[in-house]
Amino acid sequence: MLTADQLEQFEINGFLKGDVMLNDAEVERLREELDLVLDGKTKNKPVSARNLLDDKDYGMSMSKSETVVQVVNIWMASEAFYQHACHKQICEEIAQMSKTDTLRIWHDQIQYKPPITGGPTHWHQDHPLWPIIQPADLISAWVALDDAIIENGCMWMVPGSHKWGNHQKYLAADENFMPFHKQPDLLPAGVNTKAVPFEIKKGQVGYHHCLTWHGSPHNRSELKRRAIAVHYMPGYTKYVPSGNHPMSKHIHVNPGEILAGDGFPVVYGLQA
Ligand SMILES: O=C(O)CCC(=O)C(=O)O
Repeated sequence: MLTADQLEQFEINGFLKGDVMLNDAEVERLREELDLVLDGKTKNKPVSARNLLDDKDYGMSMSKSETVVQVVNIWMASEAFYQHACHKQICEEIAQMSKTDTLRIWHDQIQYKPPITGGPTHWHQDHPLWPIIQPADLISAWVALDDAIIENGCMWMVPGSHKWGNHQKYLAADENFMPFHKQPDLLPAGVNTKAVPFEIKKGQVGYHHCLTWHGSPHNRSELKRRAIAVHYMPGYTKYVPSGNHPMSKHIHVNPGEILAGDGFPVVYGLQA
């Protein structure tokens, strides 16, 4: 469980480093499962597996160019990743921060930046990229499957940015991959948009709010940078479509209804 001080830190910053949740054997198990999924060797498949940077389906084979391998909903392809999404302490802590009694998986995603050719994940806020769910109360648990450090492209965060609203279309990066707002007069007066590195140890969890500005630069190191992020929605989250999203095809409720169903399992709460 998180302490009152940790909860306050999350409330102020919009992100928080948590405990090491997975031991070496557990991380190794997930790495092996990831390999099986990327090699197309699992019976069930994820929702997508692609290079985020060329926007094509990845077809389960490794590209040689600059790459961020993104796998969405690996939990559907791998029982081990499903069990990971149900991790008791992580779910309890997300519920604490969300102040909710029920959590569902919105979706998960692997982001793997291979050595040398690992590309950037551009500055963004999560919720504006999810234009089919409301409200913007989701929290993600990002667990490192390799030490994520500055050298191999760890995430960077902008403290307090989760309180500034939707600025997605104005976010860009400067030449040092620091965040750059294209129309800063739209920001609340006096805010500081300086980013800080969010280094996470292998097996450790880092939490972030779905409006926090974040991004991760290239991986030019010899080290892999693999991670599993699970995006959790409070039980009251509704399907409110105003755009497209890869999860749309798994939705079988009507607009305005709670987003529930087989594609969005309850992982915390009375119904779990
Ligand atoms: O893994 C990364 O570098 C980015 C992940 C991310 O944007 C997220 O989990 O919301």
